[in-house]
Amino acid sequence: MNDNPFSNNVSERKRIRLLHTSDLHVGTDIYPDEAIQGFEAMLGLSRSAGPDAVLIAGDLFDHHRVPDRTIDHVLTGLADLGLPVVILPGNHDTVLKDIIDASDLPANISLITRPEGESITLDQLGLTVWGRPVFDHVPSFRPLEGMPSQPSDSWFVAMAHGLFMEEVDPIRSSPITPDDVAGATCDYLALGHVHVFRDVSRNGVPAYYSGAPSGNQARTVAIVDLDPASGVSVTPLQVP
Ligand SMILES: [Mn+2]
Repeated sequence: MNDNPFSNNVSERKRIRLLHTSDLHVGTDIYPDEAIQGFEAMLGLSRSAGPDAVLIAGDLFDHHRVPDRTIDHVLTGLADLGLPVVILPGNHDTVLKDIIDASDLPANISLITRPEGESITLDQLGLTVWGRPVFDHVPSFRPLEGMPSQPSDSWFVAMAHGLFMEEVDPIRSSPITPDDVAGATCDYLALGHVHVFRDVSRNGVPAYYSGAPSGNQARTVAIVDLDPASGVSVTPLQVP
């Protein structure tokens, strides 16, 4: 609680809506046409569902052999949304980590690049987005490690690409534990890596996998409403 009557930090927050997606795997050899259709469907939902920003929580691309024309197609589609787009590289995103130059991206696209984690501030929305890219998909990599404390004057959303496990399996990579989620300082934790919509919230920290918009399981994105009065609510949207 902030009892200072001259501080309006928290009250400056406004109601915003995010579209949270992950695991599009554009360029996959297993379901190439469907992956690009899933991407296009996500763009369509980003137009129809009225989000203020789009968050991509890893594995936008599948591998480093994705053709340049496909990369251009994806970046043009995201640019044409005309909304802020924040992208966290996942374990498959060698295109984002090794090929794309973050400084050459369209102005509305922010790519998180710093291995130790990085915050993107969207002043117009009163939103800060933090994430730590997956450079080494190994058991010792902890996707939530280094999350900074909550900025006092904005919504704070963290993105993480990894595997939520009730108990850590020492051979599984990029683990996320219940304690990691419970101790997170963010208003919402946007997860990727698991391809199914899933609520893994702990200790009042809303934490969800969005599900993937393509592939052989239920195809979804997540709509996340952040409301200063009613809090955070998350709704899966079926991908047509
Ligand atoms: Mn992944």
